[in-house]
Amino acid sequence: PIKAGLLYPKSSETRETISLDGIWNFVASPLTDPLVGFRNYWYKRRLTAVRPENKSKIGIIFAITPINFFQVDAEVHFMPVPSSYNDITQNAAIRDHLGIAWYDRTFFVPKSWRNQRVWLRFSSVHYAAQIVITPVDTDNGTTYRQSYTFDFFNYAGIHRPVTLYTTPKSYIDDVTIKTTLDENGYGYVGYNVSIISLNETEELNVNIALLDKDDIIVATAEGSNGVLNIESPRLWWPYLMDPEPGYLYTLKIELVSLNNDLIDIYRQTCGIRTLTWTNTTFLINNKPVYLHGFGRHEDADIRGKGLDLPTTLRDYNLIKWIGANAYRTSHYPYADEIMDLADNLGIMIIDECPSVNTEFFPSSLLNNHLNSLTELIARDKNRPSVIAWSIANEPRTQSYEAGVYFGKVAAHVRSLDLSRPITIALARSVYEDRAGQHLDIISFNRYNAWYQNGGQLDMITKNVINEATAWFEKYNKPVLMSEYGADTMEGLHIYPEFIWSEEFQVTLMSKHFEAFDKLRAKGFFIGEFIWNFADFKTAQTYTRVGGNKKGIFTRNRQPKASAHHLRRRYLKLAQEL
Ligand code: GCB
Repeated sequence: PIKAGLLYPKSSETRETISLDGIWNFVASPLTDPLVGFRNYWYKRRLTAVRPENKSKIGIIFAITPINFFQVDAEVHFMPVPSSYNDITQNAAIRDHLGIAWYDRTFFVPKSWRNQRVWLRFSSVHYAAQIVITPVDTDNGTTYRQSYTFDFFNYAGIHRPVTLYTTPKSYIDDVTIKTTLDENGYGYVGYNVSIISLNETEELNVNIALLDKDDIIVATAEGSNGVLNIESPRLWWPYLMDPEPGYLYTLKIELVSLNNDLIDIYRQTCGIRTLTWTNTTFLINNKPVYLHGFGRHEDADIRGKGLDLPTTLRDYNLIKWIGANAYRTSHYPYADEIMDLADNLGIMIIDECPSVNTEFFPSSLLNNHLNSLTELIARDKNRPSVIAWSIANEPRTQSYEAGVYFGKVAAHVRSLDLSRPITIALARSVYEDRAGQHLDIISFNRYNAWYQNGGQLDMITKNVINEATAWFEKYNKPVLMSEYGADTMEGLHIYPEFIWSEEFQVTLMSKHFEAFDKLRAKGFFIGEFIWNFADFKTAQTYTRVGGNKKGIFTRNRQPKASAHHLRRRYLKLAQEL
């Protein structure tokens, strides 16, 4: 579990950052001996090799797993960071690699950093997971294979930026921001700053300023916690609900000494908005909101789950083009850079922790689950785009144990953040579910005319209406359809509609739209998320042709016929907002 704040590394008058992204060396440890690198002290040999250069003592910081690849009995590859390593080489053993992988690069720490704290941040390194490893007999003897129940490729590598950065010895470790409005339209920005100081006797002050988009100071305060009042604030509105959606202020936090010398400075963006919900409605700034968007994945050709800014921007441009206002970060937290853009563009996020298809509920899992939520909330608590926490996807919620388990998970989230509703993308039948009682919003995934009654387009509308209504009647909470869809091979045309064709996907959507409109008229239905934004890679199986093809866009981010169909609906929905 984390012990410190998770503020994103940013340069400022008192902080410096150096990106360590680029080409690293890479070795996949042999499956037959995954621990060889530890046993043979690869990293020590590397240190010996570089030490002569290390004249200033802080000339080199030793990276997490430095390794002298030139003495390693395994193939060394150049590997981009950030990226998944799986699809970079021509080697299927690396694509399917199981075990430890070693990354290495050398870097220098400027001498001028001597009196600073120096931090090394890996924004995301995959993978550790609940994975079943089974010995299998192959043409080349017995070997090990991973199998997993989640429906996305188990990419691994250094997936997000690596940053070397400084903070002063006494520094701003964290800040929590909460915003509210009153009946007169006044805005309130509550803040709570935590400071780590070099020694406890040191006396420090905190100066706060809130700046608008034009860098004009609109409020100031002193002290490590307090509330700023803003007479007529610009509110953070979702995309399409305001001419300038995603309006962000900046909270400038200065840590100063008693005689006002600047010690540290950090700038945290925030949006002024409220979230409220009733048993039928979800509201932003006291206005009911209908969510329409997608489930997504961090997935792209070649780079896998590696953060890729061209793909990220292309995706947001498609989201705007299609008129969506929300998505769920299925099935794990997304990169900070992706979330920052959601804040800026006014795209609403259902923020999901990495918990997929859980079947058993031992206490060891509960601990991991609570920790991952603690970390997710610590990282994303100040984001106006985050409008709900999704604490799991499709857990098996029919047992008594599952009910108790999710009661504990939900209570934990509420102990950390009461300002956002909690949901789960449920998939068991409404009659057997035992988790919904602990949630604020009922989300459900259902594949009518696909996994159930495959091909039966005349068995969608009534089923969706009946199921959503049954969820509402059971729990008396707002209901959202968090997944529906059909695999579709781009360019496959069959009419009358036949599964896997573009025509089938389009008509399947129309049948759902009909249900959604009828449900909306009933008053408790708050949103629709099609599965999926784009095609994505999965494990190899006969149900997946090069991956999951339920995308509205291809993996290359080009529209299928369904994208144009969805766009007509989403733009129409947007007009009602
Ligand atoms: C689901 C899962 C999602 C899968 C999808 C499918 O219910 O939540 O991870 O990709 O179905 O296409 O099977």
